[in-house]
Amino acid sequence: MKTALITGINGQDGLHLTELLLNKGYNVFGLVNGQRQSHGEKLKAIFPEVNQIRGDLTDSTSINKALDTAQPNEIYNLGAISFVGVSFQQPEMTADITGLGVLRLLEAVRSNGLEKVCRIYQASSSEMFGKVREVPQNEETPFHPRSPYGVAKTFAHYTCVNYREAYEMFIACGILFNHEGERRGFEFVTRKISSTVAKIKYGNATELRLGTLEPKRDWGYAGDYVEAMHLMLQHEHADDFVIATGETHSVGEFADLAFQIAGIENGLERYVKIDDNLKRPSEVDLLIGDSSKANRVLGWKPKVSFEELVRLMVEHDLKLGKNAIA
Ligand code: GDR
Repeated sequence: MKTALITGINGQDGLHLTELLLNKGYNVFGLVNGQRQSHGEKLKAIFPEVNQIRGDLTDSTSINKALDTAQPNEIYNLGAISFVGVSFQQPEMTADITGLGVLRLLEAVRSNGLEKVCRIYQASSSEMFGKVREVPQNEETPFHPRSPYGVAKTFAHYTCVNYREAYEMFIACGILFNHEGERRGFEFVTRKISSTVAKIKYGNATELRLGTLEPKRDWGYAGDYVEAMHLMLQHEHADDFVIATGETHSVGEFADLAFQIAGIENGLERYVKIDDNLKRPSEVDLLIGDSSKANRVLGWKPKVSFEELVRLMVEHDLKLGKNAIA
């Protein structure tokens, strides 16, 4: 039986990945942060078989203890400040957790003598491409991050490449483009849209406030993307892989389709309000990924289309009912 340690296990990807690994018969450990006991309660309710370890990517002592306890064959580093908007307000904390946290984790792997036996997945991000140098973006495209989050992820990415080269560690970096779904946090634009559209449908909201409708993203389904993470660690060599759908759609298109799926006519015109306070100081205008390497080498391809993704999210939030949505 293989053992996996997941950081960021309470996030969208952590939950999807836990489900995948448990179905494959893994023994799963999760690093759970926060001071309150309640931080692990939701996870316990969904996956009681997960071994929770208290710890944080800012705290080397707890990372060391987690590695010593779990003795993992695979580590999935999904822990991060993952909301780009917040990274502008708390850049130092973002650098500490999203950037330096990776360095702490890799050093802890080495000091526990696990560097030759443990395979590591790092959640790199399409936000590293930022102000894109080419279209579509692939593994060779230069980075130009546009937020403290993107900068921290780029530091983390190059740290992984360096440790792979310097110490011959098996560290695979998945450069994942946006991936969404029914477990997405409400602060991200897709879930904000699907949940607010559901509220409008039930008469519980009168407007959908957004910073801008223009940015374009390559949106896939999180359930498909965690499969790619697992495949990367089963491959012969550690490498970098772009994971994307190869299609791009604007925030406005996402919202328009969400209103249509909910049966609300002219939703964009009737309900969307542009709020400058929600704009970012520097924006990523266009992302579209080329995941042909992942397809060729890992046999991975996305299964859920853009339209299916929007439908899945809106129908999920409509089902949650008018009182259940935050
Ligand atoms: P992103 O996701 O920054 O691409 O990063 P997000 O959903 O936050 O933003 C997508 C785009 O929508 C615009 N936008 C708004 N965004 C939010 N959250 N709220 C709004 O009201 C709003 N109005 C417009 C944003 O400006 C942006 O252009 C996600 C995260 O999951 C990262 O952790 C991950 O690395 C990347 O995807 C790949």
